[in-house]
Amino acid sequence: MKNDNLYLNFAKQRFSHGGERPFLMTPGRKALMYAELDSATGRMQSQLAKLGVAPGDRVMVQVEKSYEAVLLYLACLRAGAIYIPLNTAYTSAEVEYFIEDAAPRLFVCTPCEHDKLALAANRVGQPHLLTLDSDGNGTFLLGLNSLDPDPAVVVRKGEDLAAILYTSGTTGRSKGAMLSHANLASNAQVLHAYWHWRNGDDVLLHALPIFHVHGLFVALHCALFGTSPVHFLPGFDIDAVIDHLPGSTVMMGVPTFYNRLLEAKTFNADRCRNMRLFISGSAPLPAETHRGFEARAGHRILERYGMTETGMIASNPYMGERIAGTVGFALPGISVRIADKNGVELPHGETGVLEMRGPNLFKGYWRMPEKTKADFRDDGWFITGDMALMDEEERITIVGRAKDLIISGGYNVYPKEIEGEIDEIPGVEESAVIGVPHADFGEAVVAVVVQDGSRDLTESGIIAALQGRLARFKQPKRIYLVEELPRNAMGKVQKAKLRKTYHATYRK
Ligand code: MLC
Ligand code: AMP
Repeated sequence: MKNDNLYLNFAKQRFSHGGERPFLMTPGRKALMYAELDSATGRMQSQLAKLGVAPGDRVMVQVEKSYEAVLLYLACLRAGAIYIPLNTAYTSAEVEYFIEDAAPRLFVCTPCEHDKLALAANRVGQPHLLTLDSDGNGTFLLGLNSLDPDPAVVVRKGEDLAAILYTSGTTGRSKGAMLSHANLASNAQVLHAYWHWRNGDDVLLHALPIFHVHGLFVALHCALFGTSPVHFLPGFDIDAVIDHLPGSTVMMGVPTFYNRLLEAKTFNADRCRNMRLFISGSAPLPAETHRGFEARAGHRILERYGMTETGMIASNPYMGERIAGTVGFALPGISVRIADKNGVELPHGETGVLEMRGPNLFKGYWRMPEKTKADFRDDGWFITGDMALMDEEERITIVGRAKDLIISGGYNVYPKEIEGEIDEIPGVEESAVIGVPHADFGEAVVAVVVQDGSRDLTESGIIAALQGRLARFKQPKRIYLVEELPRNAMGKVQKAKLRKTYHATYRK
């Protein structure tokens, strides 16, 4: 029987290109070699089997970036288990929801979070809770060396699930986007070809987190398909990134990375002498960053556009013109249309909602058939919620969002979720959460709050009340206390008006 397990796609590539190269290189650690991958992931696959993880079971992971975290992801693919990475910034209160929703067979966390999570896991009846730290220690790894390094890679059909990635929703509850082996394989192959990946010769500079599509799939899959070495940095440290640029050829980042490089005095064209490609995505890249970067580094950043539910949808061309403020063309094999609110395609030049379909389109939201239905047209097109237009050549520009979403430093924040938490605070009558321009993060989260008069609230008091309830990046960076929120004739809060009132919050 044909085996469409994504792991075999990587393995095939590796075998045909030798494999005596480093895969991951983290400062202070010996490199992890491509030649070690099969046995290291094989042992972890055996460990998963020993723990009772069967094909189709969920494995939830909230750990720091490490070689072992990547190996665990690959081992889950091999084992036919469904990998669910979580942002390390999520609090145990937030994680409890994910455990309850996904019912994983195994949860792997950092050792310092173990006790807090054990309480949360107990409350929702979670069986296994094991640990993994960034240096390659933890209870998940115990006894690994005595396990079989070569178990058979579990047979998967293309449509079988490989991963579930949680993405927040407009209603405030996070939704698990179900991604299949074929979804991930098709997008990786397309990007690898579209960006002219140089098998063996490219060296990827990786400073992104590995719990989102960008760092985990887009970046690592390209490297795995190309058997490329990866400078695998623990996070975005500006000095470390600048130090590693001369030894790299490709970097992928969110716009904040590029804003910060431009702020750094030590960043210059000489540092980029071996680079062939800088890629930006996850949030709009300001045109001035694009132009400033070209002037300083001598490189035109290649901007691309995608989503958790779809992987990458569009990209500026590798060879052709890369235009600031546009996201280029639909990737090969992917169809894009700009539609009105009824799904009727609009002529070129008109703004509407971007809809797409293709082999990368996810299988729906985990255990949420209604939400899945609401985001698809009857003819199978997926409604992204992004407002866009296409020119005569079919080049796409993202002009805004139909969904009430803030993107801060590449992380999505849904106002509804934050408003729900603020409204729970005693003394709060109601709140409205908006994004305002921020030079570093693109947008910053700001809350406008009305008190109910039962007590005296302060900005710092409200921020303190949100600790432990929301991840730090979701917490408002400023709170404005007001008498009332502006509303339209229908009684709806006028967020556009609020955004206008507070847009200069971070103006220099
Ligand atoms: C950190 N902080 C943030 C933040 N990141 N606040 C708002 N927005 C963010 N993105 C806060 C911390 O809580 C902390 O606050 C303070 O800023 C410093 O924390 P830090 O850890 O030192 O921050 P830093 O390392 O500088 O992180 C910034 C960053 C990081 C931009 C490097 O956020 C990042 O790596 N973002 C990438 C996100 C990403 O990969 N997105 C892809 C999604 S996939 P305090 O108050 O506690 O000090 C997707 C699909 C697609 O969207 O198309 O790719
Ligand atoms: P996520 O849910 O984290 O996958 O975020 C996906 C969203 O990020 C998209 O729906 C867009 O709103 C936004 N996004 C990603 N890339 C870009 C880009 N290049 N330009 C504008 N918005 C983008």
